[in-house]
Amino acid sequence: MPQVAAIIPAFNEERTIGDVVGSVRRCVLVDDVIVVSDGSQDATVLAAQQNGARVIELSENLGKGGAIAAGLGSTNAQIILLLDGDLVGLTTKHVEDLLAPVLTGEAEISIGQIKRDLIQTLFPNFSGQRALRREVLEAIPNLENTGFGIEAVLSHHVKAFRLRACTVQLGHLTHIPKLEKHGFLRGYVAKMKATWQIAKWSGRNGRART
Ligand SMILES: Nc1nc2c(ncn2[C@@H]2O[C@H](COP(=O)(O)OP(=O)(O)OP(=O)(O)O)[C@@H](O)[C@H]2O)c(=O)[nH]1
Ligand SMILES: [Mg+2]
Repeated sequence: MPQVAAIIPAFNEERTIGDVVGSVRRCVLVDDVIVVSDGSQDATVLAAQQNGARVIELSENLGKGGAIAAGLGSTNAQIILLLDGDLVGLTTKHVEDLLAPVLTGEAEISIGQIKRDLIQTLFPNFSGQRALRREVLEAIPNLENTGFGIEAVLSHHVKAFRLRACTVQLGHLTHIPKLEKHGFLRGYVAKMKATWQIAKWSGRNGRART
């Protein structure tokens, strides 16, 4: 069996990270659970450690893409599972379902679809829940700079290189939206910032615009 590492970027996710890590750790297919926190000011790191994750703490905030790049650099696993740290209702079955098509070789990347909110309905492929071969991530130039644009860049990469991709329905899995996490004003600003990063990287393969 190829080695599997889960990389979970988490920025101030103390409410949910413990349960997310616990569910992934219970899946026998996963060898290493890596939580990457870059400047969380709450108990994210402690909760992740207490539930058995290997935690990478970065002193500088590198954004979502930067956190994933740091996680990738810390493992040799051939299969990478990407999960958000703010999931609610993640089960071991969700993890198995995401990994199965990549482990069997049926797909190079699987994209998990969580319970749909407006964003999920409009952009079903912009999901933080994926399993993929590590070469797919390694082939992305500037992965560390993509921030919230990482999913847009990955979607572009899948199309451009005609990778075998499949979607996996993840039942009742949901997450805590930014407005609920941060309150209206801070949440709205964070949402605008994320939308800007997604727009900036949409239709791009990770290279700087010329
Ligand atoms: N380490 C790290 N993780 C981050 C950073 N920004 C976002 N994340 C994590 O990436 C995951 C997705 O971020 P969210 O803010 O939930 O974004 P989203 O679910 O795509 O968008 P919303 O629907 O607006 O909530 C979560 O686990 C975040 O904690 C960051 O700067 N550093
Ligand atoms: Mg979220």
